[in-house]
Amino acid sequence: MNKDLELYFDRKRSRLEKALDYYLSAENSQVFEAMRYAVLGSGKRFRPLLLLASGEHFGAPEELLLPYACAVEFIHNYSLVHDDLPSIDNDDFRRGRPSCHKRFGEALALLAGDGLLTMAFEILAAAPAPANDHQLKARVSAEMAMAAGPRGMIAGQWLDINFSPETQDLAAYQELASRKTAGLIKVSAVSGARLAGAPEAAIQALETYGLYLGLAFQLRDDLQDLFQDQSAGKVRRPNLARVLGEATSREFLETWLGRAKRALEEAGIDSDVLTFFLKQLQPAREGQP
Ligand code: GRG
Repeated sequence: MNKDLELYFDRKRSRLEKALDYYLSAENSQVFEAMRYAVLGSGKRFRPLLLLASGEHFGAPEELLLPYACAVEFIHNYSLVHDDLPSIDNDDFRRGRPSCHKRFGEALALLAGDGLLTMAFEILAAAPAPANDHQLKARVSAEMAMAAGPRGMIAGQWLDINFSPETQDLAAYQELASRKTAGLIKVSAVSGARLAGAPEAAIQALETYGLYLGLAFQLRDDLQDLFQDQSAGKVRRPNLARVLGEATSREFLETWLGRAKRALEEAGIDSDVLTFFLKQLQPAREGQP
């Protein structure tokens, strides 16, 4: 990564951490303690960084975008807390330390996840409307709700839970990944630009970019799973890379990242940051995660 980008990400991450910490300091209670544990620390902040990059590319100020970026990160972190629960993925570790329910118990982790999800919409409700355009703000909030909700991530998670590992149906995998993972990534890419008042053609391009970036993100994760030992007792998740095999997975990754790149190019969106995210997902050499 070049020095300018490194500085850019350092600056944005530090702004995000401060803003997240601010929202998570609203009260001193055990529920907030569990929420803070789940969010603060070591997340990559990929989705909020994406929202900031797309918004700032089209001229929106950081102060306008930050609450929306934090709301997306809250939704993402809620999904991780609930995903780790024994009744879903039964994961003991998250981000290199005990998962929220391992640290606080199942009941409090469940409630901390609920708290993060509801608070995301509290943050959105209190967020400034761009140029006082409350309709636009409502649209962005509704799109985030849909990406997270029962037609989006929740539906994807249910597909995931019910997926048979023997399934070879590629379209079904794509449907699952679009809803479970790519939806929130896509809405992050689109929301920033919407809040900045970007033209419709750019929004459409970012929808395509976000979808393929999100699909590539999930496939890269699946590919990395192929290189990791499956720990005992862990739920065996649907994994597209396992179905396609390593070589074909790499081809899919290239194709999807290529589509995302082309969408940006065709719309004339020349953003080092948005392009950097694609490069980050570029498949490594054969035999490596
Ligand atoms: C429980 C409703 C509900 C949904 C959960 C996204 C999700 C749906 C579960 C996560 C399962 C998983 C490990 C998917 C792989 C891709 C992914 C979303 C990884 C985690 O996101 P990162 O890498 O995490 O952005 P950090 O820790 O950096 O925030």
